[in-house]
Amino acid sequence: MIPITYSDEVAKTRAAGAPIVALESTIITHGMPFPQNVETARLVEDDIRTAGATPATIAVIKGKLHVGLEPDALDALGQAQDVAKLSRADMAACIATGGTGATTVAATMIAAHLAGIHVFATGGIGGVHRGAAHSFDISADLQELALTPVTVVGAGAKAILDLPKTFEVLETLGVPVIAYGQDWLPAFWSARSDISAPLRMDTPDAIAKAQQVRTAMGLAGGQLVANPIPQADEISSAVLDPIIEQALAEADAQNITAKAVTPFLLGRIFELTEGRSLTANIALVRNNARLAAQIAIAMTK
Ligand code: PSU
Ligand code: MN
Repeated sequence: MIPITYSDEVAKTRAAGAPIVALESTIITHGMPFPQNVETARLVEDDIRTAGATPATIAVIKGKLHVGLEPDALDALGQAQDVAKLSRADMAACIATGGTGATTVAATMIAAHLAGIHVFATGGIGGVHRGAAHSFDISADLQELALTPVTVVGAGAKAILDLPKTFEVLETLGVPVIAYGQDWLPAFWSARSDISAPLRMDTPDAIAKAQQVRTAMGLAGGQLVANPIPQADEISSAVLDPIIEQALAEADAQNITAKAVTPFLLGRIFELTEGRSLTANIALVRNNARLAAQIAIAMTK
């Protein structure tokens, strides 16, 4: 096993067998602008502590896999330029070559599992991009959910994606998609899409138990908990849809491809909504962190 560098807080929590929630770092380096990225990362960590669990933000720094970042490391990462965006394909190479990289959903799941952490909170997972029939752009996050036993709490998949195709692929891969407290899947910035939820659960205990049964059955993989953004914070799809269309058209015209697509779209939508998309994104991540903490607590019972 590779060595893992734990923060003091995470090391103590592990020793006590107390609940931990993993957090990704790509949302900090590629998903939000500075300084809101660092402010949000701190708020989210505090939300998890307030809810009674310990946050473990994950990143690769100078070739070391960190599970839990000390405050100065989090600050530095939030302002660093040229940080790699790591997924399953390139995380090991980054560690091997002494590089620095932020972990996406897929890479964070891998690291969380190595550290014995079962629950992870993010904004929204990657998925099948619109136009995937042409580009073949399907996030590695989807197959990771099929492989690695971590419960991921997100506001569904990001609404820049082709949501129906994303959920079709998750079904094909055998990934449980659980809407929290409603019969419809959320659509990231909006509390609901028009896609009905494959599964619905109303308590953190039920979600924790479902992951444990899955593992006990010898089924590989995790589950996606699709947690709707609080209604007070949502942006309606009537407002957002034309903006997403415009951002997608610009990405196409500028030939943005591969790993650059998601950061480009999030950045343009931030500009086109005059910051509203970021306010909503922050609200939904914090909401996901609070639910993830409750699930982590339920899993240790
Ligand atoms: N959630 C957010 N903002 C983000 C992400 C998630 O609210 O920026 C990141 C995650 O790290 C996710 C990545 O894994 O976007 C998806 O990237 P791609 O589409 O290139 O797989
Ligand atoms: Mn992609």
